[in-house]
Amino acid sequence: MEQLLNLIDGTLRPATGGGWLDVHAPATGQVYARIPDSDESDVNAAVEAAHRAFPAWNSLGREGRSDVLLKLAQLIEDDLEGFVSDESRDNGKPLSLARRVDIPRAIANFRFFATAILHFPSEAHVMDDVAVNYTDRQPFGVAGCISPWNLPLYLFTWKIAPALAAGNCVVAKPSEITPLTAYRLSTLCDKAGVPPGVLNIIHGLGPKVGAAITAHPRIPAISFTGGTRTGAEIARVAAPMFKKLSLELGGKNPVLVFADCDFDAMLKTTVRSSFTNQGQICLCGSRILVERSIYARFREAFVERVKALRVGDPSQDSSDLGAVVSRDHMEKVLGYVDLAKSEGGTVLCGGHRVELDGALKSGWYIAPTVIEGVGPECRTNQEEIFGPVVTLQPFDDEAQALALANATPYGLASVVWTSDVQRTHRVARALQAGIVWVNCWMVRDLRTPFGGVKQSGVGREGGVEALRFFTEAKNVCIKL
Ligand code: TXE
Repeated sequence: MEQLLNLIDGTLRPATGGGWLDVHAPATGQVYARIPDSDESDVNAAVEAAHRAFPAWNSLGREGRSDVLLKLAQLIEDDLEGFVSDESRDNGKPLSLARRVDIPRAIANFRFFATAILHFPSEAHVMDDVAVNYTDRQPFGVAGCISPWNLPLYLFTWKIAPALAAGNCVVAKPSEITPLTAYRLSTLCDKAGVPPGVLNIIHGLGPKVGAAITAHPRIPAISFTGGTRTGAEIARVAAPMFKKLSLELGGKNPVLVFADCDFDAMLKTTVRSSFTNQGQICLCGSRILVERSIYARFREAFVERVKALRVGDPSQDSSDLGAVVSRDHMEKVLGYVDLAKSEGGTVLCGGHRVELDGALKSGWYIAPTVIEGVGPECRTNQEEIFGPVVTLQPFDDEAQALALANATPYGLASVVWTSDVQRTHRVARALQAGIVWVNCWMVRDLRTPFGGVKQSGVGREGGVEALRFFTEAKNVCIKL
């Protein structure tokens, strides 16, 4: 049984309280590791270490910090297959996906922010003959980073890389459901030259470790990705303490398919945008809205393709979908299929657990599921399911497509399929979303602002936005 440890002040150690939590492999349903069941005292020790480390880390300067982060990126790359297999085992995702997306992106996050900080500008505002202002952006000390289980190392590094590059020290908590790659990262920090206390990684439960990070008076900023309900709880605690907050929360993303689109390209990408990572990406399109004139054609072609997807052993390249992340999550997702039926929906394919053979028999697999016949106001079309489940709804014109697209409390991403340039602009402007993809999905430039509106979150990550979040702006006004 693997035993993972916290990284505090440069040393790997168990929780102060001595407790442990089990970690399961979704592919088999079996326990394969334990993490420290940490609490407030571990967070306090990490915060103390981070504050001690801050002055030296900050004064290392941009180039110095950049060198360390680039070294960390290289060490992950040197151990690519180790990270890939850990990520797949821990999360249940296909090994091929971890190799193609998750780990390369984690490496890219470090490289991107290690170099972005070198080019991070400050602004100057000259007042003719009166004065000159310049904006000094300094790190604030210690940042709290809390990340989820769906893209474990990818989202963990998406937060800690800009925080560290900007000159802060970090107290980070990966999801207790998928702690393995964050632990693997912690074993590389010393070799990369990350000074003790600069990056602290505390394992454990959200309501204990996450809550202690959120409430800690010496952590002035929290960057969180996860469920909307958890985001609300973090805001409830942190807002009265006047902490900076970046909250990247859930989504119920629409895919708008107009009759004038490139049908084949749309079909291929819509299968991906629905079921990549078993639908457990906040950017997946879960409500597919199709212009009525091509609805029947789309339904038939889409369902045929979805039925051909293979749910199987995540370690095999032949598997399109692996396991969902936990038994609880599987039951939640299947519960939504039952709900859809009770709301009048028809399951066109999937809708059930998949039982594999041998060691995988107790794994948590769900057949990719397509549902039609549920109205926009139904819970199935309002609540985030976060699994391999999509719904289809027809629309008659652009206005109705937009009304359906905007008819949820969420506003993270949307996808538009059309060949009409004018429509592209109109629809993109009218969509209530932080991200609009036109004739593509998941094309990511790390310089772009990333985040959502409404209940999908507050603030933006990525590029300059992230570096601004992880610094405090000070205006210096000098009389001429
Ligand atoms: O996420 P949580 P869960 C959605 C998805 C999913 C639902 C719940 O719909 O079904 O959220 O998933 C930590 N204070 N998304 O329960 O609990 C927790 O330990 C501070 C969308 O797994 O939000 C973990 O590290 N932290 C999503 C992190 O928060 C707390 C990704 C996220 O866990 C805490 C994941 C607390 N009180 C789920 N409670 C996305 N948008 O990408 C928990 N945590």
